[in-house]
Amino acid sequence: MDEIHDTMKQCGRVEKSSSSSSSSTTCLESTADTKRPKNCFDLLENGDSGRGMRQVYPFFQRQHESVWLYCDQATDGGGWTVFQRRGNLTTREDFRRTWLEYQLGFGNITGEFWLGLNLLNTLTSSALQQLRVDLHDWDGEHRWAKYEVFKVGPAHDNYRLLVDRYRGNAGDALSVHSHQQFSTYDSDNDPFSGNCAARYKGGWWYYLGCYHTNPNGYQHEGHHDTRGDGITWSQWKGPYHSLRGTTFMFKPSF
Ligand SMILES: [Ca+2]
Repeated sequence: MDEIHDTMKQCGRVEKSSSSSSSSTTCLESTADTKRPKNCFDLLENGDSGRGMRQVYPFFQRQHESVWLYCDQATDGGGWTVFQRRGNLTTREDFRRTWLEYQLGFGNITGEFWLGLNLLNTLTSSALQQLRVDLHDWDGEHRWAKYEVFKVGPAHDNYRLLVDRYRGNAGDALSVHSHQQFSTYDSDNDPFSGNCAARYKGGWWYYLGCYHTNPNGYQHEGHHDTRGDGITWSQWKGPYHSLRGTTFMFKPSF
């Protein structure tokens, strides 16, 4: 890392002070190599706009390895990396998935998808992140929630969630899930005596009471009789109502 910083400092000096074209060329090549975007926020700062799939280089140890993310540069100042999306789309994705699938991610990144816990850990570990949640219901109504603190822990701690400092108009349904490990039907890491993920049909950071939020639950359409197993945000619509769509995304706080 020191080498990179030194190169960038040298580049800055050369670009400003040297009139030699050969020095400039060398410098620009080095700069381009060290300024690969690590996330959607870097892309925004480089002039990106709109929404869609973008290539980024998020790994400190493997700097040439890229991944594709869905970036939202249009909502709320932009710079957001979308990591979960549900919607009443033509092709529905099955979110009742195994531990391995939740680790690696699944679905269609332009449709319904889950980015994956391994990438969530990588992308949220480099700096303080904020989380934004957008919720859509069947009558066209929209609510949102933001958390100024968002972090997903490492695999050896079962990707423990940290969220804090809520604001929004959806109600704070997620804070109660903070400090919980992730669970799937085949990997029960929740503090409830039973298996929340199996009972409520998704993978999530379930807590003792399981499901204040359950955005990866079953895609019921509106009201349902089976408490908590739909696409749930209890503080808005209660546990017997499945939402039409959800988007979860994060970006650096600073
Ligand atoms: Ca349990």
